[in-house]
Amino acid sequence: MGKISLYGLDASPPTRACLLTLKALDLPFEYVFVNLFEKENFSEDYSKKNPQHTVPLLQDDDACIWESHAIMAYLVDKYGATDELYPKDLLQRAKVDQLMHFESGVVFEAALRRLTRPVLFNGESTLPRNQVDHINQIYDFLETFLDDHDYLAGDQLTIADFSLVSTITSIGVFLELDLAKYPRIAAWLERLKELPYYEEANGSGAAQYVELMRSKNFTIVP
Ligand SMILES: N[C@@H](CCC(=O)N[C@@H](CS)C(=O)NCC(=O)O)C(=O)O
Repeated sequence: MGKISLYGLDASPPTRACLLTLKALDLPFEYVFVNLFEKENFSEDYSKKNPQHTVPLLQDDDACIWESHAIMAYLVDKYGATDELYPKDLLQRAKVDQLMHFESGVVFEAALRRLTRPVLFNGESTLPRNQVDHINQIYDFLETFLDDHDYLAGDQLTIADFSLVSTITSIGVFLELDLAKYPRIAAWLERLKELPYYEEANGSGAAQYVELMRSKNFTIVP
């Protein structure tokens, strides 16, 4: 096995999704902090590794992979003792992929990043109510997806859970998740919190993200 390095920071949801995967697989890795506020993701060295400048980035020996969903899938395919976290069965895999595309396009890009970026990087102090209200639909979808099974893609934990828990535990800073209204999401979150590596890989970083956003004192306007 080569040397694995994960570049990122705890406040970043997709970095945390990869941390959850590395911990679940019990893989030894080096964690390299990338300070986005100091634009370290635009340094010459980092730009060579990831010309898109995003975190997370995985380096496995000389190979560089970015995009958390691709990283998680690669790690399980290459290093997983079983395929449980990313099933090889075509239909089961399609289900996991579908949820990860949902996370990427609908949750992360269209909601979380759209609300985070103006406040964190462009000095905005107000956010439009209609963009924030879009999060209600995400919560509704998730409650429906969880239907009558314990995890998002079925009865077993997969990387789709890691992907979505990273954003769902962050997005509440804009619109709090009403646990009474969404009992299946609440139970799913409790299940994930029971993982022995959850707090280190996602819990503390999600709290950091929430604290960081709150420190910016943004307001939501009609
Ligand atoms: N869909 C990507 C999102 C990556 C992303 O946008 N990461 C943010 C931090 S959470 C970032 O690198 N922002 C800095 C930039 O885009 O320049 C993934 O899952 O890896």
